[in-house]
Amino acid sequence: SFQHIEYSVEQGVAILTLNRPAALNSFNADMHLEVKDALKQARANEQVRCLLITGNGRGFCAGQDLSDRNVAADADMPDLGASIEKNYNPLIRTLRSLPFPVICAVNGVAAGAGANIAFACDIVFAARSASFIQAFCKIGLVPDSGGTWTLPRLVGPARATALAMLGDKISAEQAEQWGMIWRCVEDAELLDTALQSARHLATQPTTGLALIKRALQASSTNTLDQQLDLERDLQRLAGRTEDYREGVAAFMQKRKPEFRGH
Ligand code: T3D
Repeated sequence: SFQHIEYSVEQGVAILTLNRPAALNSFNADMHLEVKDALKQARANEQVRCLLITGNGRGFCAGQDLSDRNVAADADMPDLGASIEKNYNPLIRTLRSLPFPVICAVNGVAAGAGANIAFACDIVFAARSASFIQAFCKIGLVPDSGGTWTLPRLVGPARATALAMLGDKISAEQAEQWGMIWRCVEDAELLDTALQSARHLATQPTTGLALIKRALQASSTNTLDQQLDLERDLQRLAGRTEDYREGVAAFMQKRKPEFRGH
């Protein structure tokens, strides 16, 4: 039923594949609507315990579809703030708040918002031939989709500033070395590797993983004292899950745990 993406659920994993390969999976308004719809379905589906995002073709995502922007001299300038408010910000907020892990498999070039959408995911794999570009500066824009927040945290202020201002293309290997992503893998192995991790995560204590996600995100603004308090509160919640009970019981009985996600 989708035109610009593919969406499926199997073995507890929702797979969202950006599918406008001729435009390197850049976002037009319709693709935004479809991604929104798919993420809503994933959140509502109790079977889903992990989300995998990837792209078809030689690119992962080239950010905003620039052919959708009328910048002719006689045209009214588009309100990019409205575009961010309506589409990109809700997308990043959703990815960050989904109560299960989000894995990104970056299959090719990730430019502009495409790069920062990847960095908003919890665990990022990239194909060796993939690359990352903060392309915004080249057309007079500012990194969006959380880039000015995630980049300094991922690579520190010196590298974040140069990446944002120079717009250099960073290879997947370099991105791994700098800690921008979890792992760079051979092209042919990307999808299998990412799927394997996603399927593994979908068998794990999902509520516990969601609490880990919350704790790590909160750490970027909390003091140690606040974070210690938060860990206490989240551990209290984690300790009330069936999966915690199962985890300890399985350990003591020297058997493999069977987690149900709550
Ligand atoms: O507007 C708002 O709502 C504000 C929000 C902004 C968010 C943003 O993401 S702004 C940044 C937008 N993205 C870019 O500036 C990146 C533009 N693309 C590129 O710089 C290059 O395409 C790449 C570096 C990503 C890849 O280069 P290359 O040489 O491998 O491929 P290519 O030949 O440039 O692209 C292949 C095709 O995809 C080509 O179409 P064609 O000639 O084969 O018909 C190209 O036009 C198209 N394409 C690539 N990126 C975009 C795009 N078409 C529309 N929009 C794109 N962003």
